[in-house]
Amino acid sequence: MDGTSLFRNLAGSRSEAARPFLFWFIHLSVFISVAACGGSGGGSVVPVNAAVGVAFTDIDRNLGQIEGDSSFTPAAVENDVTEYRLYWGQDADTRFAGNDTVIDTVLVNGGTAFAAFPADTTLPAGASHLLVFTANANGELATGVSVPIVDLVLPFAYVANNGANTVSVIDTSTNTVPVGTGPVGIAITP
Ligand SMILES: [Ca+2]
Repeated sequence: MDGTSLFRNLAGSRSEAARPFLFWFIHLSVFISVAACGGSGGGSVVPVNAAVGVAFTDIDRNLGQIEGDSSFTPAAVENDVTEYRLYWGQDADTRFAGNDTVIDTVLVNGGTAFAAFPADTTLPAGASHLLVFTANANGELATGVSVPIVDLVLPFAYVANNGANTVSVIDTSTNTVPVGTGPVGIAITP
């Protein structure tokens, strides 16, 4: 006889002798159910779902430095997620061994934007991705989501103006150079 059948039989019993046993059976069942759900702790496992995605675009023109916003798309189901954590990654799956501390944290329902990387933020050598992991009080889901860090590099060109005793600084990202009327000629330096 399984538990359900036993319960049905006991509930249907009119035997006075069976009632004390029925009382304890019901309370035992409630206790087991609460225990199976992890009691009042809200579960004993890490989140089931990862974030859907993470995005980042570097706007710092210098090699080895980044600047810009990073945002994420929340997990499809967040009922076991309390926060999203941003890390450096040494590949698409692995936290950067040289610096595996959390860069920033966003609580569930706290928006989808991490704190912006300020100008001239040093990109750790060997860090190639940004990773996001879902977490709760029991830890982080082992699998996160990532975005490659594309280090924007837009150098300036420095042009010597011999006769004027000056140097022109050319913004190669805009390709404009302030000059007088009718400039001619072209010069390239390494
Ligand atoms: Ca850059």
